[in-house]
Amino acid sequence: MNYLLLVDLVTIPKDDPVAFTFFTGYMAMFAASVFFFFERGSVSEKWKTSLLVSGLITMIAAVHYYYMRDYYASTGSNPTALRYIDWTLTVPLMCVEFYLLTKAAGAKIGLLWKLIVASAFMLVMGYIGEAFVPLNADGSPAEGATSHSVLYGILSTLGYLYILYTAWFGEVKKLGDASGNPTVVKGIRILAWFVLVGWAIYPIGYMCMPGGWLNTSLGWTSSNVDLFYNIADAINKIGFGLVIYSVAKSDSPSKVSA
Ligand SMILES: *C/C=C(C)/C=C/C=C(C)/C=C/C1=C(C)CCCC1(C)C
Repeated sequence: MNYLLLVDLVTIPKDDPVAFTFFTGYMAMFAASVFFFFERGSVSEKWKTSLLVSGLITMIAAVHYYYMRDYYASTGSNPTALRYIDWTLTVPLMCVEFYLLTKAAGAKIGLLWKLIVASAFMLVMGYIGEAFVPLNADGSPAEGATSHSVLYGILSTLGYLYILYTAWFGEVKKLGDASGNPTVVKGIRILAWFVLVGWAIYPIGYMCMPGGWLNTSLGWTSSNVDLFYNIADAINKIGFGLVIYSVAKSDSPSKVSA
């Protein structure tokens, strides 16, 4: 299929911040993956899996950004399905990072499953909220659009709150403390901040879709959905990886023989 490129590549940075963040997001995710994969060699054995997972998160995102970037450039609309496929793979991997951090302190596989189920619920509700919002033929919100996005937004938030609670007060926090390893305690605390602040950017993007509160009240159009999601992804996926990297580095002897 031949798509017409709607975005003028030369004027992207100036005229189309959304396209710009798709391009830079792709490059940043790609570069971060190379970094995490290479740095795996510089940390001790027990942290290698965590760094591998960090690299997989940004690599999976890079591949999706490659396609989302083109999708957006050719159609000018939100690559909602690709976005949620990306998240469905990468958010559970972020849960794996929490599990790996607390494993030494006795985390059971059940903890991982609870986090994965909560994140899957969060994402399925979010997808229904976005992909099935009632629209008119011209793309404007139809009758019931706002109540649809509010309902599924609230349901999705329940899954989010569960993960937030687990990281701040629940099992992840408690096991981290029990590890007796100050580096791990600090790492979990920073990741909990990412979940509180970094992850909270996503619902802001969600509310920019047709019928969403920020769309109807402030007139923030649906292209802002991707702007917020792209910024949030860069912060969270690369940020999470860097936190894991710094935990792994501080908890490894400074010279690891090959
Ligand atoms: C790498 C991708 C990440 C960390 C994605 C995280 C996504 C969320 C935390 C999404 C949350 C949402 C809500 C809490 C309510 C509205 C719908 C969502 C799915 C945007």
